[in-house]
Amino acid sequence: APSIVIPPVTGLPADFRWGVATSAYQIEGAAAEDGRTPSIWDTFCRKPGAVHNAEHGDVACDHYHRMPADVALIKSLGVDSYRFSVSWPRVQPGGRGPVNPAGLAFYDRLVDELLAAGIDPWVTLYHWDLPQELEDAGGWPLRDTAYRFADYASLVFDKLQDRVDTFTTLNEPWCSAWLGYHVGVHAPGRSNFDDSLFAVHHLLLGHGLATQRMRAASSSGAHTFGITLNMGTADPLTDTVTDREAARRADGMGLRIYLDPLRYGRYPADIVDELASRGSAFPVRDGDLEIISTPFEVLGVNFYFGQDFAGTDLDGNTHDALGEPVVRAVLPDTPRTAMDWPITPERFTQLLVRLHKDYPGLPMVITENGAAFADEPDSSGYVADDNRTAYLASHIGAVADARAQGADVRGYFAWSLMDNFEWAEGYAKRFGIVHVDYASQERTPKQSALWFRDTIGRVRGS
Ligand code: GBH
Repeated sequence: APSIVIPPVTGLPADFRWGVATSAYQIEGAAAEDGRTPSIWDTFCRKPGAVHNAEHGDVACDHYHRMPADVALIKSLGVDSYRFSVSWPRVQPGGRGPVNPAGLAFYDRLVDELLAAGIDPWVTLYHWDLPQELEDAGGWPLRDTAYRFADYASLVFDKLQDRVDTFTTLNEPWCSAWLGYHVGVHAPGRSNFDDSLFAVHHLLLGHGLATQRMRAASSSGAHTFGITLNMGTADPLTDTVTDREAARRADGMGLRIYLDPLRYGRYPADIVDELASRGSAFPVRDGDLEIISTPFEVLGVNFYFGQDFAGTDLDGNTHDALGEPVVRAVLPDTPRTAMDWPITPERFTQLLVRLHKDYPGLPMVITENGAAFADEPDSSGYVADDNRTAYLASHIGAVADARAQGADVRGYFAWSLMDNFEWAEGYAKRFGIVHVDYASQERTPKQSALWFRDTIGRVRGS
């Protein structure tokens, strides 16, 4: 029994969509089977010091071999939908050329298994696993990668469109571009500011090209297309002009450089001007912004926490060694998760209401929300995770609060179905609502999973 009191979720409609989410590299394993070639994450994991304990996704949750049992597990949670991603190097080895039938067959079976279980499949086409050959050719900073992505997307769409309604193109292009090509803490581990700007533009172009290709190929004309962005909030730490400018810049580089072109067909002028003053620019060609702003039906929102920003460093300087204005993230002073991320549900409401106001007319679904905690399984593998249950409850409540203020949020996917390969953090950080024993591959629903299942049942009125 929970040792803390979790108030019941109220204010969500009976037809609200409930789901759980995963991604290919984080759960599948079978890294070299049935013709799959390496992705940038297979390579990055071998780079000394890149990933905690030099861990990798060779086996992960062995989902590739345990898929039917995992679908039964998903069904037992009572969700409507399952969000998974397709591994590009599995279905199109090397990232170009013909489809690999053996690789694509896995997703074919997964979709059939989900439909037989009454679960709606939500496909993410790209969750960070770029084929290594395309990175060797230049990666996302290279314009050609956008066209390769559109080709790949249409191969997957052709095979699954008869049974899958919802296709989202990219998961969190900010992470691919910024963490992968500028900060270097994600694959491919490059550190070049201009490369990251080029990656942003080519990711967005790939999204637009893929959306256009899929929509043109849709035999029903009724598919749902979308993109998932990671977003937080960027409040000024204090009400000084310096801090307000820092928050504006953080919001511009984190949120507006994605949503403004997607929705309005233009990059934000303040950011474009500041980039120009340091000699940088997005590599826009004629017609690109029309492609990028091609209409789509759903915005996937991944939220973990909100932040404050200061325009001074800890010594009070307003500019760094390169002469750039300081943009310093300050974590709100609240309890933290095992990732050391602050727990900020009220900022989730703030974000969703702001998205509704600044980008109106765009239905939203929460495609990821969740938390890692230092779980302690009992001898049977059960985890009494009050902390995760409370996190989910407060954030689902935040969604209900945002809806009450007008935000058009249609569903919520918990991250994640099960513990998995948490990128640079390896297996040490556990986001699952189902515990995974990596020695035996045994899955055990945690308290949070049982609470989630019961909450879904109550909201549905069943
Ligand atoms: C998601 O990334 C991923 O889609 C998913 O695969 C992953 O397992 C999950 O979250 C948990 O990490 O401190 O400057 O990085 C979320 C990545 C984390 C990016 C929070 C933005 C805040 C700004 N996000 N981060 S920063």
